[in-house]
Amino acid sequence: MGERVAKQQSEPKCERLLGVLQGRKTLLIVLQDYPDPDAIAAAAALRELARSVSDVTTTIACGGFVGRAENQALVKYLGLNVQRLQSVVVRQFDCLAMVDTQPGAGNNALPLDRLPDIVIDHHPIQSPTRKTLFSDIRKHYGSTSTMLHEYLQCAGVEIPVPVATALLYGIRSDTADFGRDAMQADINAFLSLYPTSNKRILGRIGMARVPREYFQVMMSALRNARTAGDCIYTDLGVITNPDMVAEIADLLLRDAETCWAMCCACYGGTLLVSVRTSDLASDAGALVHRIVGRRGTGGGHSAMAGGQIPLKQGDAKDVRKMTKTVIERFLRHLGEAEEPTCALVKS
Ligand SMILES: [Mn+2]
Repeated sequence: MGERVAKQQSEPKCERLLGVLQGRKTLLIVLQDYPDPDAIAAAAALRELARSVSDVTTTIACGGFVGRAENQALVKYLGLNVQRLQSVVVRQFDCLAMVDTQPGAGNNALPLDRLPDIVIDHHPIQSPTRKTLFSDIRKHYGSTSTMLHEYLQCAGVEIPVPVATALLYGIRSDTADFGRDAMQADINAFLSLYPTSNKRILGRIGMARVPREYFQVMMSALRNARTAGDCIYTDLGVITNPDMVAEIADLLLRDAETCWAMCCACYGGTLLVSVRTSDLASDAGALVHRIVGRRGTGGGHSAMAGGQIPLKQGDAKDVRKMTKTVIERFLRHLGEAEEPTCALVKS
């Protein structure tokens, strides 16, 4: 029943999207700078959908790179070549799409003077998105993968095993196995994809090997972690893999006495912030907006959100000042500014 309702919702949109893709020769799909499994899977699925209506060559690009070991394993399994956006000539493509992010979101590198033709996302709408030829923004969905699964179903496309496996992993990863920001549509997509997916590969991706540096970052994350009331936060300093910020925020939220977790780190002249909450009535996205202030960009969902603040290049003082501000704002907005903070672990 739920599946049928979702399908009916997607049908008119699907026809329009297929119309936009019809007859295109070259498609560029832009992802977040540091793509997560949901973005990677959605891109693979959109490529499949485009192929079903057009003899189109698809290029997938992002402004940064695929950092997390699990995500690298997923990309390898899908046989995708995720290119650097800076090295592709955007105007040479006759169709431009964005999945799991939007123009103006601040987490992708597409210049605002080149609007995508297609935007499919589950984050709150950004105003430039309204000016695109085709957009589908479903804020209440747990993942963009769920939306792409509905499109493939409506278009009657037979989903190849690797794409089904990736979509399933994308849904699980964005919803933390349905523990956060998930709705019935996500569960329906999961159930429909499960028989086709490759379970052995899913297990392998989840246990992907990590570089030694991973443990080093983990150690400093725990050593720097501090608690105040039901809040916990840590600062990773300068990092080489920006995906660690979200991963550490997830880890800290597992603390039984914590309701709010925040992790920040400096990467490539930007201060990255990740917030997680177990308080289902709260809005992590709104908190991130207040934390990054006017200097930064950010957003997300009720349980998870991220943001970024550009730093003054090569100014170590600015890094320290901004990090301090971010931590202060986090604690102040959660009413813990007056509390003394404690180290999470004894060093
Ligand atoms: Mn997503």
